[in-house]
Amino acid sequence: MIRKKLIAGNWKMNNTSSDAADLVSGIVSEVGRANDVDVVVCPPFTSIESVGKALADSSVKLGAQNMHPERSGAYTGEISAGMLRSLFASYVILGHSERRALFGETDAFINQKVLAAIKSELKPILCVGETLEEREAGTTLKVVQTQLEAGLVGVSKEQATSVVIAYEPVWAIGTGKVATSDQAQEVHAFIRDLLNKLFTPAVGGKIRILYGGSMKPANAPELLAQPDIDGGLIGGAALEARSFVDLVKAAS
Ligand code: 3PY
Repeated sequence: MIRKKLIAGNWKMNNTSSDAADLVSGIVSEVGRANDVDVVVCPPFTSIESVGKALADSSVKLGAQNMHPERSGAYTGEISAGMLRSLFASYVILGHSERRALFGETDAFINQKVLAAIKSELKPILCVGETLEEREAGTTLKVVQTQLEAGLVGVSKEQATSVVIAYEPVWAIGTGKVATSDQAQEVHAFIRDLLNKLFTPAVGGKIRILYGGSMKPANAPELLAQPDIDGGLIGGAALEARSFVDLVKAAS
């Protein structure tokens, strides 16, 4: 099954509005017409609107890094799916390991967000991945299975094709360590198999599974050549137009 590759930049808590304007203009000028690969940028909330405007005439899509599952209400500091849609966001990263570890997000809460995102026609990028201790204890696949199944509770076959999965081994995030292409492919193939079972092989074969964790231009070609790696969720290398553009080109 041919799946269009997807390169998504997770800017995390970086860039003021003016830094964001410079970065997005560098990206749009080089890959703003890309159509053989889907390109997404996920700025912090403070730049969502301005970056969205800068992307308006391009093929690059806007994503957010998080959202709250409720539509509105007394949730100080939070943002809803509807608010993101009103600013033309198309994707939202959910369950990133930093949100799980630093903000105590549980699988059940992440699942509520996945369902709320789908209801608002936002494509969730659901992140899963094991810590170093879990890998060393030999529980990687079990951890990934638990996070994936719990995150997708209540998602129908019809809805599942709008979901993107990101496999991000926690030990490879922001550490400069990267999973070897064999290690990554092993987990991606396992995720594909689970998706085939949870939905159907026809649906599982359409769902994109991104690799995240220190992906950069130097290691991207080998990772992206693996049969079940359909793109990347990029951290540090998404903060510089040159390296992000090179990653998009590696996926083309
Ligand atoms: C990283 O590669 O650092 C990421 O966490 C991407 O989301």
